[in-house]
Amino acid sequence: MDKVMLSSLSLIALAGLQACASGKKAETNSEKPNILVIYTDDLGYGDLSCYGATKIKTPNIDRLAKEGLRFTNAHATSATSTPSRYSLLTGEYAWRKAGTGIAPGDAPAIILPDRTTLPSILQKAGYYTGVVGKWHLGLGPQGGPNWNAEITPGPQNIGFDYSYLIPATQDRVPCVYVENGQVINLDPIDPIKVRFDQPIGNEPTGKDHPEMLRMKPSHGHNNTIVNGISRIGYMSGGQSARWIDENMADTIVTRAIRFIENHKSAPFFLYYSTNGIHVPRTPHPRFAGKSGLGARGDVILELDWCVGEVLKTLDSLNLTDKTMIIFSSDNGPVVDDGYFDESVENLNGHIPGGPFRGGKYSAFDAGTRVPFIIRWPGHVEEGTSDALVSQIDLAASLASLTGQKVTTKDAFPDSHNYLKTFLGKSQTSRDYVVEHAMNGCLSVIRGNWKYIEPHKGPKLSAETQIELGNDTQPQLYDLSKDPGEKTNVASQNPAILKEMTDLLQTIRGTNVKHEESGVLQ
Ligand code: NG6
Ligand code: CA
Repeated sequence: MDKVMLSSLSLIALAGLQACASGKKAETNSEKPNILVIYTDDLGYGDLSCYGATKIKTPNIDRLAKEGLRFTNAHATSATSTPSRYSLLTGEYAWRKAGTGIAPGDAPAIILPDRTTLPSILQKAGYYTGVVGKWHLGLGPQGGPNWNAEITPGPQNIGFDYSYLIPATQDRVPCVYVENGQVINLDPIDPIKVRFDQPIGNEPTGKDHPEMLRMKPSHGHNNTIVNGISRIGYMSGGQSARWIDENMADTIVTRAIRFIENHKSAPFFLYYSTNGIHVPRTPHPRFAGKSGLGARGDVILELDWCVGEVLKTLDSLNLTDKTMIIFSSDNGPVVDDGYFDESVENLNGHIPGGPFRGGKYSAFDAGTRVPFIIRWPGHVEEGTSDALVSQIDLAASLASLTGQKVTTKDAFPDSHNYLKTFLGKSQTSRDYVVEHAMNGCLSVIRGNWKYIEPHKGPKLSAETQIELGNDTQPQLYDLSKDPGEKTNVASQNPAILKEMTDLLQTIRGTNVKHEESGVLQ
């Protein structure tokens, strides 16, 4: 741990101690719980010991599961980041809206100002709202942001009072943090320029200078080199503002902890969006080599540690019982996502997707069936829930929890109130869950049945080695007998196939444009 980090964590610990010593109780000024969404990146169903992993231990996330409700059948809306995050915040399926595929690092703001969102609703309910970590929903006006001036629109225009962001992903430029619309530590004499469509500036790229790399790309990721790692996209300038990859998890969790500290009597809503465990996997030296599973395992340990620091902070501020934590992932797992980091070689029998087929990007279940844990002591039942749930319903359910009526016709259009299920007071499943693969292919689950619509494309990704679920024939699986989606029973069950096809058609709506390509960059 670096010194800055150590001193900031011990300050936090000290502040906690002082609060206890002076007998001051952190009071919330309402009955409403703080809401903390811990949204991880690319964490798979099988990546946590509380979800059955045996090759890695995640004691802090396991504590959440032990003290809360662990869902076994919960889904992100999409198998990649931008669309899942779009849905989480807007309560609308991303596939209804063009321009919501994986966003480049210079994408304009995707959620437009003044839209009713999960944070804007909570703001109305009296919450102090913040987002810390990965954003990946675009920033700035059409044409993209000017990184050297105030960046607007951004989270501040859609309901967040505070933001501290990785603009896109750790593998995309610009490699800088943006706090409340300003790039941190930017020297005006060294302005930032970013392009994704063509090179800008004259900094070396991974393509032309592989000898300068300390982590080599396996596919893509061969543009501007930052900290010895080549990224997606070109960047020049902003040298003093560039992040240090190995410190990123610490930097972000420190901001999350500060946010909690600063707003301990708010109530607060914090969307803590981790960089872990996305590529490039750059664990801090204190985690590097510790998992025995290569870099991917090491960043799982780092992520677990970060969760532990947050839990300790809540404990020390006496906020544990006043805080609802929702822990999940934006999409399923991938092992080789574009860098040679020895994760493939060191898997050692670990199965990131658990019992499910496919992974990130895929129409098969491992693409969207993710860890999902809710803890709110005294309010959320402890144990496990097998109810079929989706992250799409968090917006409407949290609005309900905080007494907000969402009346606008187009607000949260796909989000339903499943608060009782989320609290464990009911085992009622969602009527159906829609899954959205990267290539735009939609699937629907109802009861035991999963239908994957016919879709062109490779069956196996040559790059990631993930089974993508593409088939020009309709696929139907009985998940009760075949959770691994091995046997397509469409031809044996024509009536069910028709029902599921019709259901998906109804959900999609006839006048809704369906974006075929999920990838912008
Ligand atoms: C892909 C990247 C992948 C990752 C993904 C986004 C290549 C070849 N692959 O295009 O590495 O960045 O986008 O991941 O560039 S996500 O979790 O943010 O959706
Ligand atoms: Ca992701």
